[in-house]
Amino acid sequence: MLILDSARITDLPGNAFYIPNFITPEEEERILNKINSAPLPRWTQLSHRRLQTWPSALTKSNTLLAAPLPDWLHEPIIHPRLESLGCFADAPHQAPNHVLVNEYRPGQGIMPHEDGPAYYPLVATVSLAGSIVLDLYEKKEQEGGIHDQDTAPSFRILQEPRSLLITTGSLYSQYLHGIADRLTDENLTPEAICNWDFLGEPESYSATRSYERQTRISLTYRDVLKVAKLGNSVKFLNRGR
Ligand SMILES: O=C(O)CCC(=O)C(=O)O
Repeated sequence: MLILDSARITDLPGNAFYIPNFITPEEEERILNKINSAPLPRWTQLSHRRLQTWPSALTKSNTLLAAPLPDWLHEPIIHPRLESLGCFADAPHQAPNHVLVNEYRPGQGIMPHEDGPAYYPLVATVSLAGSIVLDLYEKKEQEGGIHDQDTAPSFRILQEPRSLLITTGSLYSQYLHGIADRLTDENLTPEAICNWDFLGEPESYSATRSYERQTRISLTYRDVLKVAKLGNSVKFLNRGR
């Protein structure tokens, strides 16, 4: 990942890379239109966010039924941008085959968690519409694996709209990541935000050192390790359309 070296967040253990303005405002708008025009059943409503899963949810045995991603998730993010970074070059399928679209309204978040063994240990996240702080917590062998909500995060990454964040290595395996369910992200300073030097518009936070949350959507690109090709049965299912 030599090409990414200038984007490496050096304050973090493992490998994490942040690239602001990875897509243009026009590309962002086009993708948002696609997400927002998806039929309602495409959304899964969770208690603190809603979610679209492309091309489909994994089976109980963490298997993806082979299907292409829709064009609007493929271009320009996978082709040509992620391809030119080469970040999935060592992944089993050399490209992401699965995307979660998470929508967080102000006040919503996601509990600290790890992404687990279903995926090649690299996540490429493109943020849309709003900024948000991703918190990283060192994994502790806690009883029952339950995360202590009072623990302060070890690291905080500020994700701006249109940015790309790549996390991999020990960040994938040794840390939990989460987003606090709050209305305002505070203490946005060079000392407290580990990717501050990489931000596209750090000045927009400097007056109040805070950010009042707007709806933010993330696209998390991953390579699912186990893929089942349905082959003839899919052809059979499609015959009636
Ligand atoms: O929205 C994000 O940036 C994080 C999403 C996430 O943690 C996940 O999909 O597992």
